[in-house]
Amino acid sequence: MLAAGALVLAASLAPAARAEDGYELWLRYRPLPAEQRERFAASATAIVVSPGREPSATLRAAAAELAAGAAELAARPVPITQAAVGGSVVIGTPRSSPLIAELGLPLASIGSEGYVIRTVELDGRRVTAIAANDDLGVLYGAFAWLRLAQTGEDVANLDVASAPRIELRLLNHWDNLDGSVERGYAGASLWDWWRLPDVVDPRYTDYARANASIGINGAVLNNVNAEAEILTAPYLEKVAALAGTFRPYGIRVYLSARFSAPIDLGGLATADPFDEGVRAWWRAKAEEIYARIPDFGGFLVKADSEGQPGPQRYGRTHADGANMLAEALRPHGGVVFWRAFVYAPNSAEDRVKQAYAEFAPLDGAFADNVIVQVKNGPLDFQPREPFHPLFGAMPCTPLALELQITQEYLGFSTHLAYLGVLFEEVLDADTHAKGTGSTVAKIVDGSSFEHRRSGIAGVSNVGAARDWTGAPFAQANWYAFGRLAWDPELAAREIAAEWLAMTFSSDAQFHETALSIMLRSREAVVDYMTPLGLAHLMGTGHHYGPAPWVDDLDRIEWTPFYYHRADADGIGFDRTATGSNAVAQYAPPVASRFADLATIPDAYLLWFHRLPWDHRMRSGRTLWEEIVHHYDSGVAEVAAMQADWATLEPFVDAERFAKTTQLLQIQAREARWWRDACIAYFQSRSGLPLPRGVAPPERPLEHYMSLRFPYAPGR
Ligand code: BDP
Repeated sequence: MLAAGALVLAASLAPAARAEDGYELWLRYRPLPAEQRERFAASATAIVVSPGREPSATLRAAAAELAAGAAELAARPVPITQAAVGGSVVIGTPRSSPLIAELGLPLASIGSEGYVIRTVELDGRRVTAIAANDDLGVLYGAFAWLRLAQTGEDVANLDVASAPRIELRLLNHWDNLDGSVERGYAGASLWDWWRLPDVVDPRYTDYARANASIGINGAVLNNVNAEAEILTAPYLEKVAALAGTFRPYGIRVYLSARFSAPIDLGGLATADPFDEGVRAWWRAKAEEIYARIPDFGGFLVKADSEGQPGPQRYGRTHADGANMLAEALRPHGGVVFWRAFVYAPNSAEDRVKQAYAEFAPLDGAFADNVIVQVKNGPLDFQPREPFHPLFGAMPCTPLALELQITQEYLGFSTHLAYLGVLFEEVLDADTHAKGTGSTVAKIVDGSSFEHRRSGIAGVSNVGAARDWTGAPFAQANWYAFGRLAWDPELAAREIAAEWLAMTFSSDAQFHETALSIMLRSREAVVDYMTPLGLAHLMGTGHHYGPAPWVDDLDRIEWTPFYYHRADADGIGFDRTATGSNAVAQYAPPVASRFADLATIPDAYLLWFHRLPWDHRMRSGRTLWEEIVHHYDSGVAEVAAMQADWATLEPFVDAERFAKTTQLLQIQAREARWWRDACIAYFQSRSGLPLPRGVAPPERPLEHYMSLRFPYAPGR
């Protein structure tokens, strides 16, 4: 039975195993370098599981992954057995394995998902124990052990304990029922809704494996701009099929719920959360869902936002709406993720202030199975934003952090932009909500305000593309999200380093150069798109390329002009007390740091301040010169990334090397386009000459303004 499981896994890995097309992600398990292989093999002679008992599907998955992975790394067969021999890896929980029970490992403080990996003596033999309180912890431990082996750690001497800091670690798929993906750049949706539940693609299992390997334990399957039909019986059957495939890997499914579903599907006259008929409809719907999917995670809701229905239509608050759904899910253990991404059409209020204004007063009004989900910044996933002021401002409410893994505003899947750096910047930001050190990470993991519940969500970049994300390096952003969701204090650099070793090579020369490319890449994007705190300069609708000149849309806050306000006098959005005073939404130490020109970091300058073009920067340059300088640096950095990548050819397989080379060529061209279009436009506002030695834009402004992209992906 167990051996069969291992075979199935090995078979599913086999076709991809030799073709380096990126399908295997960071689970490549290539033979270790000769000098490490023997030592590793001696510590991986067999995988020992649950003597005398029938293991759960999760334990079987752990054993199969370990056996298949270790066999590849050691380049020799690694059997799954029931008796420990010297050098074996013994896995299980005290309940499932008498051997693990006998070891008496310290499992008290690692919860249900944590694991302990330790080199121990068992009946006179030296073995490695991978132990946990629950089977899922064993699976996480198995992946951790494989990661240690792949990244060249000495697995003969281990003493590791780890437990996730955040309870609910979710991917949010913005996938539509017609197979398209909103802001998805890796082809069609991975979910073949049409042929589910009958056709269950083996990729669903590999998707679950990949997620489990980085500790993700939930997936919202459909777009936040939700179609109500996902809640109908035929679709719930399809959802149940996916849930069944994911279950052994600890991935719970969640659905985005359309607030008007009682009207759309139930034929009710209202979706008012105070209407007893509406409440009964949701209760019945929850029962129907749990009858099919007993471990269903819950709902994600985008309400009263960008045209989506919500409780405000009935004069009710976000809390009223969320609590109604929470009531329906509570008997079954489900959770509501209620999004705080709201801003009113054509409100006179600064858009970036609106979510705080609506949600902060509701602190304490949400049911205990509601988590308010807040984007990392107060605008919308820009290449750089200051952290969202709601973090720290709702002490009585668990807040989930929503990050965007898909690169809607950072060059789609084309540009190499390692987002681990962006995620880290947000998580490390100090809200000062409860004294120094109350970082966003500590708000989100629940420790600052002692919340039992905690959550984090990443808007997925996964699609049907053979390599999952449409680009080799875009995989790193999925990986980094998962690793930071497990431990938000991990360093982006370490995460990139382990990803590179697993995904490409652990060769030292490759490693140093590739790591440097990754670590520089996000700042390069900021520089050639939106330096110095600028934001939202992209093309309307599809968000492809620069369009800072757009100033005439139906909703003014959808125009780039609204954000940069460049004219002959200067540029930037005054969010200090003399302007919108958005800065006052932050805790006093943060607010005063951002409000004061002497202390605000350059990176956020024009987000908070409107300044004359000749404002003197710390560098000694004028603001105008500094802006041009950043655009130039961004373009130069991409050229340097290209040159660095070219030196890595000997270390990378032909297919992924060529693809990355081609993508970098596009990135270089598009970086230049961003730079030229933005400089041409801002120069038309400033009326200033280009600094000496700076190359003029290749084409006149009118050229950039005339470009149209009706078929840009992701819409
Ligand atoms: C924006 C996207 C839009 C999403 C929206 C959201 O452009 O497609 O629907 O956010 O998060 O980033 O709801």
